[in-house]
Amino acid sequence: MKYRGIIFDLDGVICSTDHYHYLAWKKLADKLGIYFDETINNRLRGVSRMASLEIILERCDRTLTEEEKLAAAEEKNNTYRELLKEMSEADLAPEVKETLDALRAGGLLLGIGSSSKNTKFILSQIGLGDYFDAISDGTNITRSKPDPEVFLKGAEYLGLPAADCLVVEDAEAGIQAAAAAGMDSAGIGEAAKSSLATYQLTTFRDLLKVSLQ
Ligand code: B16
Ligand code: MG
Repeated sequence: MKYRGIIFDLDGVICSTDHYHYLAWKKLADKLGIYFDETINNRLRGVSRMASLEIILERCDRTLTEEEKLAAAEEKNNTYRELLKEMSEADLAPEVKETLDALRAGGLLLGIGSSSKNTKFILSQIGLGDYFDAISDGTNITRSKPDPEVFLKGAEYLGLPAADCLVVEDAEAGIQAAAAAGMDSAGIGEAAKSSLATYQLTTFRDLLKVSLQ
């Protein structure tokens, strides 16, 4: 087989939390009197919480202190986590679970490579709390995608060389991070348009074709 492991991005790949992020950032932006819409929200895909805040603050007419920024990010995260409580196993698409099971049955190790500090909470909400062989997320990195750190740590936690891992991503920043890590990547959703992606997936199930060869 071409790969020994697959490292999955979480938000936008395993499940969809984009709308919850949008609602939480929108509430904060409205409170601060800053314009925010779905197009700006799209720029936040795969980007860390503090870097996301900086993008939102581009339209703010005053400069926030570091303390105010930390408080704003915490406020957004509290709103977001309240919304995440609504998630359940019903938010895991059958196609995603069936494909993951088939990849594992085919002998591949499965890991997570997410910028989110809420990764473990989200995985437990959708019934995948103990599912993955390794988790690399926002709690163990110092640099956000497009830096390769999250995927390099993911490969290390899986016990595999980077070149033996395939990354699955929905964000251009994540595809760039995979390339910087020396890993092949499969783009899905927005990232399926990326010319840097090794494979362009139409559906999650297409992963079976590219990784069980
Ligand atoms: P948190 P991913 C990313 O997750 C999201 O795409 C991005 O929108 C978010 O800002 C980031 O996680 C940090 O999330 O605030 O929960 O730590 O796509 O890398 O799985
Ligand atoms: Mg993502």
